[in-house]
Amino acid sequence: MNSITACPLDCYDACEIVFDGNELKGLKSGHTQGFLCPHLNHYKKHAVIDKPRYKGKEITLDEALLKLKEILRSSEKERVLHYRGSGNFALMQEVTDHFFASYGATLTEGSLCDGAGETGIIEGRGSNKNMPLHEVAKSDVVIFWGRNPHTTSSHILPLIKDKTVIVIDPVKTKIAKTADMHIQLKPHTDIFLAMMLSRFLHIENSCDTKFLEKYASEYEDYYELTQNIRIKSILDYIDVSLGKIGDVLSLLKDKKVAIVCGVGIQKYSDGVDIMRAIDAFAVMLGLFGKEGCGVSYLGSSRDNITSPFNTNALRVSKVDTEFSDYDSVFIQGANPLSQMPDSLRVKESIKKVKNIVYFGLYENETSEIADLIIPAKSFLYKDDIRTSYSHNVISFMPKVKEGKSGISEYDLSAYLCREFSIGIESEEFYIKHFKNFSIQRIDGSWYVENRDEVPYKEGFDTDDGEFVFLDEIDSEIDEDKEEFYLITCKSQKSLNSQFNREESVYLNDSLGFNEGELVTITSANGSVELKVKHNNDLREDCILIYSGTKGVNNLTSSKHALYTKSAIFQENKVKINR
Ligand SMILES: Nc1nc2c(c(=O)[nH]1)N[C@H]1C(S)=C(S)[C@@H](COP(=O)(O)OP(=O)(O)OC[C@H]3O[C@@H](n4cnc5c(=O)[nH]c(N)nc54)[C@H](O)[C@@H]3O)O[C@H]1N2
Ligand SMILES: Nc1nc2c(c(=O)[nH]1)N[C@H]1C(S)=C(S)[C@@H](COP(=O)(O)OP(=O)(O)OC[C@H]3O[C@@H](n4cnc5c(=O)[nH]c(N)nc54)[C@H](O)[C@@H]3O)O[C@H]1N2
Ligand SMILES: [Mo]
Repeated sequence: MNSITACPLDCYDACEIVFDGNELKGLKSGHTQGFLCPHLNHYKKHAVIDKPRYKGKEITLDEALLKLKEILRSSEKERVLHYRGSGNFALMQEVTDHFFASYGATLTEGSLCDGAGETGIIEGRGSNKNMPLHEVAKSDVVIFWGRNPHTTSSHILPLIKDKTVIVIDPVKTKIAKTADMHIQLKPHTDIFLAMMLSRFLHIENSCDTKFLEKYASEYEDYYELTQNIRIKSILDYIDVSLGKIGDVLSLLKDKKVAIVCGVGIQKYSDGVDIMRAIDAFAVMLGLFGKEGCGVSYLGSSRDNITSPFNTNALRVSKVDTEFSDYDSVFIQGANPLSQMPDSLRVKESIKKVKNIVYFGLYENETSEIADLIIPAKSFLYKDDIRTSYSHNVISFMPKVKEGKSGISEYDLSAYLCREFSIGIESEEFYIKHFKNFSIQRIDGSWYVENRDEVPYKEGFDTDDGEFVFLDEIDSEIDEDKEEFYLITCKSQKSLNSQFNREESVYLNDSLGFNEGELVTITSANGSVELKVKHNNDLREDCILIYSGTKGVNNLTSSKHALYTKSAIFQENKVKINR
């Protein structure tokens, strides 16, 4: 018999799945459109951790739970850290927060992902209400700005078949190759491009002044700010011609436009301002509060859903976490030794922790150094429910299979709560709590209740309902021509460090390195040795090392973006040595 569930992965699409007891298939109706990505198509092939281990020795699950209890008892409560990643994006992952927060442990805050962009959006609009996938489907023109849909969100592709497509990306991605226009700008220069577009829109008298007078009346001041930019030198610097600026504006004229942004634009110290400048361009075009128009980024998948858990705790940043401040660290759904920035710092700091507990599905750098390993259950073997950061569908994820190995997040939390006399409701109670935020539409799908499909119809969520423009920028021009920009984006083969991980550095062949040659890539923070693969879709001033490649984060800095606790994976420039 077929059962229906949903993919748990940290991804825009949040697909719905038909499981026939053996194969996973994409649900035909709704946003999944009958197909799944390579990760889900080959899901079974990836060997999961089967047995718990302590100090390298296999133990039973009961022994592992006892050990966990002992570890917690042996540390002071404040010296216990709960570090949770996004390996599984479903809502019941958070039940462990309930135990650790109630227990008095430290939790994390901040973002390795979209945090800088989100802060930029909130500063301008007062909230982060996303343009959902279904609205993008109604637009005439789609601008993919630092987003790689063939790799990271392929379910948008069938919806944009007949639209005008513009791509703004330093890499000639698959979508860039078939787009009506590709702007292959220099990395880390989007703020200048966005401000230049706003400036010329104003010069051409093409701003939506009726909208601006009502909802963004400071636009003349913003136009003045854009005038501080020297046109010729900045266009040369960002590597975009004046003609292209004009061409973009003419493609947008009197059209329904969706600006679909990805995390690629904001992996920098000034990521907050970059997003805000892109949002400002959308405001100048009057794209808010109208059907088929807007900015689609990573919305909050928890928007309009309150947590049933106690999550009130002391928190430290998950970007530059000082692990050595803790006696015991409980790591769930994360591979910090690979995915946090500045891996050499992370290794040094985590080495000093007495007890490292890893609660996950797969072996990786973090399971390798953990003292206690507790296998999780995959999504097929536990009850859950999920939402997405790019659409408003809520999907139920009932257990579709019985499995003997591993333990669910709920069962682990219930055990700990019982042992430490902390209150916890039943699993059904929590799932029902989440289900109560859903409402069924005529198409049969369930949606999160009270989320606007077209947000900001009545103005923005700022104090006076008006958009707040940038009034200064911190962004600098980078004069250095010796070092290369590091692009570290998502790979088709892996989901960050899950599944098939990449092992190469990609370079334009004009740089003179041979395919297969071993090179050392070095930054201010560290270095990594990798084999070269050629890729002439890259600019000559860039190198690409995909997320999940072992050692890539030796190169990255654990500094926060300005104004927010978000990681900046592309801030450091790098050198290549033979
Ligand atoms: N297959 C696959 N899918 C995934 C993931 C995965 O690992 N693998 N990860 C999931 C997660 S956690 C996330 S957050 C999303 C992210 O998905 P996306 O938002 O698509 O993010 P990235 O792939 O990091 O970067 C997108 C694009 O930004 C470009 N870029 C890099 N630097 C710049 C720049 O300075 N300016 C501009 N304009 N563009 C730039 C890159 O070349 C890349 O094509 O994907 C999710 N989906
Ligand atoms: N260089 C570079 N670094 C990056 C990025 C980049 O683009 N470039 N991207 C950043 C971004 S956007 C993100 S979101 C982060 C992601 O970083 P992480 O959240 O650390 O993600 P993963 O590497 O995918 O590791 C997820 C882990 O979750 C575990 N897991 C999977 N399902 C379950 C489950 O049901 N229960 C439990 N308990 N565990 C489970 C798996 O064992 C896996 O090891 O990485 C960031 N780091
Ligand atoms: Mo992410």
